[in-house]
Amino acid sequence: MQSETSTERHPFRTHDAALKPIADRVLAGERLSFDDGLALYRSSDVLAVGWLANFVRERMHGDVTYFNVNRHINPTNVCVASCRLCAFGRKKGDSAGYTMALEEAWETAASGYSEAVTEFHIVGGLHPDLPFEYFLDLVRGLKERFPKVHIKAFTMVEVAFLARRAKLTIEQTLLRMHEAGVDSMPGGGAEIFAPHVRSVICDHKIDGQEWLDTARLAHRLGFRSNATMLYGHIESDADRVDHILRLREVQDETGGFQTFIPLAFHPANTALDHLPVTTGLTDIRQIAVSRLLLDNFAHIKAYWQMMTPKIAQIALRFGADDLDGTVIEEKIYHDAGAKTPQGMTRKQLCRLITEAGRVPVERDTLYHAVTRTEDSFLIAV
Ligand code: V47
Repeated sequence: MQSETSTERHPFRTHDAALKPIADRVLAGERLSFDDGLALYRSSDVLAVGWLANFVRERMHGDVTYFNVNRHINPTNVCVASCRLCAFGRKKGDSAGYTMALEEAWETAASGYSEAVTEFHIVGGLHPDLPFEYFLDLVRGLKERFPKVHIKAFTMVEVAFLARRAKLTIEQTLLRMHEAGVDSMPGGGAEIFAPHVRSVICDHKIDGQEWLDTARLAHRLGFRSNATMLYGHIESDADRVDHILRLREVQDETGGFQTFIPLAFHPANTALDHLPVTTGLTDIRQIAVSRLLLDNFAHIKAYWQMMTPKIAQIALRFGADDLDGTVIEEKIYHDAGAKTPQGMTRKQLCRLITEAGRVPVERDTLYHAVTRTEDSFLIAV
């Protein structure tokens, strides 16, 4: 016997009785609880979970799907941490380690794609020797050369590391980053906040509370940031719900998170390579549960580099309203075995979105619509 809840456009139907009260709350615009989160992960009716997430997504954004034209820059892969989740980091002295000279980083910023990027996404290893000034000079140099490009740089983990190295408080570090030209911050390094998971997958990183405190402070100082969650390794459903609700709590306080990006763990070349890769339905369900629990996040991003373009496209009908991005060059997932392309063009992104029955809207980092002319190229001044 199917339970049913009427809506104007379609009836909600499910064979999972546990979803019925959750559906009533979602349709009424009420906040979901920890136990609701568990029920969504455990429901046998993933299509009904997706239906609810899509309902919320359309209530917030209609058919609009955002995408951006960005470039990733990873200035170094040399890292003092030895996180089991990571295939990217290298120890100092390792022949596969690299560190870009500043000129090289600025040249990289302009390479690989002819349309004007609106965002540089900059993250890298926790280098034992590079001084804070290197990173500030990197940002200053980018701002001088590309004054119109938004700089989204340094995860909360990098900020905390740089602060310690420079013997500054987190606040002083963030303020100096802002002066140098950092406009906002990416969402990486959050992984899973629960200490029993963090101690296995990334025991050298700041703990979950420090990540959240750094984000809270960054928001108070006026930065916008993103938030991520790494799933599909040793975490439980309860660890995922806990992670998401802790982000929701900070967002209630600050409103500073722009988008949530669930990241599927890629085990190849990591110390956890015995674990299986996530399946398509796990990825899709994760998008849907994120949309349903994070009622105070405006956006849920499908990162196609991580989920593949095909699954990312399906995610656009399961709760995601945001597709990242042209990227151009990706190292973190490709070192961990990703077979996705390095980058996509605007045209390719628009095709994925349009064929999902959605309306593509190019955005800048702060979600303003971007209008561009045919001949807009990235020009260094
Ligand atoms: O923090 C590292 C993850 C993150 C692996 O803010 C891995 O717009 C899977 O945060 N398998 C970096 N994941 C990427 C990131 C990101 C990506 C796109 C957009 C934004 C944004 C942020 O990648 C790390 C970690 O959680 N990661 N190694 C791995 N083997």
